[in-house]
Amino acid sequence: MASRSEQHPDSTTTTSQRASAARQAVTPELRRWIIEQAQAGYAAPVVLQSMRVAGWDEDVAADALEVTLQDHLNALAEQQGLPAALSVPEPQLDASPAQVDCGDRVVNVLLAMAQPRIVVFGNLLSPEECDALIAAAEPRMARSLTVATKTGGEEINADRTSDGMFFQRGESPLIQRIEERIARLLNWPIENGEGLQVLHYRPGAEYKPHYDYFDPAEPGTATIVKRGGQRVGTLVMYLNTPEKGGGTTFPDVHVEVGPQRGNAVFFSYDRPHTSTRTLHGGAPVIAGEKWIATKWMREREFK
Ligand code: PD2
Ligand code: ZN
Repeated sequence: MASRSEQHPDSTTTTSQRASAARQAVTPELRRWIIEQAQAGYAAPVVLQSMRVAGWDEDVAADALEVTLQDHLNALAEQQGLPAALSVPEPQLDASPAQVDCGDRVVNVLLAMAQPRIVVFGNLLSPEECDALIAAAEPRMARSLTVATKTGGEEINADRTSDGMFFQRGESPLIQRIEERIARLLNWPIENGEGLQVLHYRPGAEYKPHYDYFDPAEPGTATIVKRGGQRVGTLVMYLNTPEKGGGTTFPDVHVEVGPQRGNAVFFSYDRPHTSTRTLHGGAPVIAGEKWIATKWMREREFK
């Protein structure tokens, strides 16, 4: 791909004209030009550089780019009958940091993928926190239920052969501390999180590939999303390291995350649609056992 986009019309102007361009409102002509550059395959930083060369103030140009391209993508999505895009949790990874300071703990960034949005974190939980979560969950485990989008209730799901339980949000100082850390890590309000779920897989147990959002075509979904809106993100935290198997798989993109105690995989989905490519599953545990804690994040406060 070329490293310089087509000249913006303003690139032939003088210095004083450029200064005034920086104060200029974003015109339909500029919007059209931005979309043409994107359609020609120029990446956003390349287009931004062309605009800076043409005298645009960097912040004004960056805003114009973001708004124009987002509006354009939303219009295309609407034309194709896709649900509207939602805001999603997102870690602050500008300048590609290897670590995120969450206040009480520095978390490592092991992998960041754009589409689907997947981020793998290291050192999110200490070994003691993992053990304490398992110990608190163990006496409360029962065969896992999943949300039944047909009815809006809960049901035993043959695709999920694990045992599980839910903690209440903030139910203990340990849960509260972990939830505050997650909220800072993902820039998402603590109130929008569902209660933490702990799952236990024995050898042979798995969670077949599925989406975590609620399918808008299912009759129970309207009832489910009355409380907090759609799910928009998932954080799966590994509480132990299984002997063999038990990875989290993303079949659409041939990615598998190895479960390692204290690490976590985050993924977000900005619309309840397969185009997010967030199909994922828990691969069968081959030897040993697997413990995870999952935090699902909703659009709004989950009361
Ligand atoms: O156990 C997993 O790796 C897994 C896989 C898919 C967990 C979930 N989904 C989940 O909790 O939603
Ligand atoms: Zn899932």
